[in-house]
Amino acid sequence: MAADPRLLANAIRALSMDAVEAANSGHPGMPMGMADVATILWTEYLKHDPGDPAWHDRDRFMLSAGHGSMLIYSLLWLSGYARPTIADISKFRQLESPCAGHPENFMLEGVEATTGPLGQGFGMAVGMAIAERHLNASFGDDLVDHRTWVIAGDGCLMEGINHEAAGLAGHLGLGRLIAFWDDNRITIDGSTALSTSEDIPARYAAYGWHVAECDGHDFAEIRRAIDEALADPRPSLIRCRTIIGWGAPNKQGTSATHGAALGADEVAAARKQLVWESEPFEIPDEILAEWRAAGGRGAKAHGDWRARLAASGQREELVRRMEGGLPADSGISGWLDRLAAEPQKLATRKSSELALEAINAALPETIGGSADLTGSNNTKTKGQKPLTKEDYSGRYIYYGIREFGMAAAMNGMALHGGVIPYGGTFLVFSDYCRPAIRLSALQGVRVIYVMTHDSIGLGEDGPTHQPVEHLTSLRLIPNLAVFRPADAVETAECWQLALERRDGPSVLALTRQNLAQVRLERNADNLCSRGAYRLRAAAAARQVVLIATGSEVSLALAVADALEEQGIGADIVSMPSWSHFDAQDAAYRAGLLPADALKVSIEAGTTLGWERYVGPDGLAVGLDRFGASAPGDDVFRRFGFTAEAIVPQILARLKLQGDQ
Ligand SMILES: Cc1ncc(C[n+]2csc(CCOP(=O)(O)OP(=O)(O)O)c2C)c(N)n1
Ligand SMILES: [Mg+2]
Repeated sequence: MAADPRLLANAIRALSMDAVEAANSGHPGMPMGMADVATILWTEYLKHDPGDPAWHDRDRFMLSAGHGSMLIYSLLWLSGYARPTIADISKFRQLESPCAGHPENFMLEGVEATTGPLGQGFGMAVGMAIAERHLNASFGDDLVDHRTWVIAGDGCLMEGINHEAAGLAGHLGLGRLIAFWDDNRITIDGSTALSTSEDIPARYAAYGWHVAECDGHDFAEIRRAIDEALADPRPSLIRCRTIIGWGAPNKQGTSATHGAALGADEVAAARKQLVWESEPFEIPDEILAEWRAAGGRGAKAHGDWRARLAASGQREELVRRMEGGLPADSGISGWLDRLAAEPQKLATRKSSELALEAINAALPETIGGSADLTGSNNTKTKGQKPLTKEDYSGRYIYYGIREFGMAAAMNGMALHGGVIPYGGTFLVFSDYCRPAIRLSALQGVRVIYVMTHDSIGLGEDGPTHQPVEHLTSLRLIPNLAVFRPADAVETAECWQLALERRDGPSVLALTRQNLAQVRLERNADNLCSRGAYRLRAAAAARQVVLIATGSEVSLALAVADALEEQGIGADIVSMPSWSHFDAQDAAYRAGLLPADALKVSIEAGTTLGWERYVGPDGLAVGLDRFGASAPGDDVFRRFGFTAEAIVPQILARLKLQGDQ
């Protein structure tokens, strides 16, 4: 490199100070402290091509310390990406700019993931590194051969998820994962000495990582540490001793630089210290030219890769998988034919497994797994080999008891592309995954959560294991499809919908207990695609509409039978997905839930939200308390999930309405 890397790094420092100053909000300290490391990485090591940010075989760069977003915006612009422009950067943190407060994968190409919730970027990077090795095993070095680089701060390493993610990466021997730890010994509250005294290198060594150290402001040292990491077959942590806010003479090394504008005086002092004489948002031509030249480094490797791809017999398949299109037949149609011919009484977790048998045979891109509940979540199909350190071609991951780590890794896999991850745990432990589920939804990635033991119906394990509020709370997350299928047919249909949701995650809430098949005819259409549909129309004059989900659909059938015996007509609406139903037009929704009928919801969970469908005069049968430890049928009976308990409530409500 011709230019002094310090000058290149100072361009990052200047832009970061200027942008935060203009917004009067943001985090200058981290980009200024890590500018030297990032400059060496981006100008000398990172394999990328600003001309094609989506190049499939590019290295992935993960800014796990997302508050330092000006670091990546600076790197992208300086390297020559089409966006952000300098105008975008000058409007940092404003509505019209893609340079959001924290990096958003959907706002800028080159931002591989949404980061900011500390620790999750690191967790996603582990998933990216898994996806890379897995695809490498199928497509070979010629087509898939890249690294995943991470910048993580003290916070990312302190978060609990770091333990899960690093443990998994060490176990899987993900040698192409290299994480830089911005060891500046500062967090928001002040010195890290206030809150932590662990030996992080020893912790990483214990995980099976390689640990290198460097002075993060000494270019030769940075290169030496990276070279060591590249040479080591294990995942590497590079501890970079840095000074937060490096270059701001009065504030550097203190938490004052972490998350606030430096202020005009300090910016002026920093410019002096850095001998930086340009106006705000102006980068001297020769420095920008050096950056752009470095950005052009990858064009040749990209061109060579394109030539190899063009000549490869696997071209079409790799492109299909990376772009996320499904093959014409996902395998589900044949399985639905069989269910129509031979109805099954199965737990929906088992129905899910059987649907997966068909899906996994038809879709080479699925990668399953479970957080140590494989036999309970029914996530592993017969042909699936485990994905291991010795054999990355496997399509099943034993995540261990690492729910959050699993969910974050699945986000990373989906973001990487080329694979469709699904993973299981108990629905009650969706809480352990929840921050990552939220990021799946925000990022719009296709991750499929297989959440079994979906109600008090799981029985004996009792209230710690019985989800009550979970369906409600998951339905609150925007862009998350929550499916609670009622039988084997609905389970297969919901799997189809989850696979087709390319722009968002899905949760499949599945039972432990057996359920009779309620859908006996082979429908050409996927009835679950409308979120709710009339499973059975009233025989007598309709007075009631029963709306149920999952295991309570069978119960609704029994309730309807009892009502019909008394001459009270009752429709049964199965509603596997609120969000899909809400997306239907008003006529469809009103046709299913007419104003002139008493609407009754039945779901073994909290009732909050059901008033949306049953209306102010309706009845929501649910459970607004914790469950109990006993056989599932006994618990259902105890809490009133029987026709005998529900029918009188409906009769009383009808009488009340009649009296009015
Ligand atoms: C899960 C989570 N908790 C809290 C925060 C708020 N937060 C943002 S940065 C930060 C301090 C992080 O310290 P460090 O990683 O050392 O960053 P540095 O101050 O060195 O830039 C905190 C607590 C967050 N973004 N995510
Ligand atoms: Mg820090």
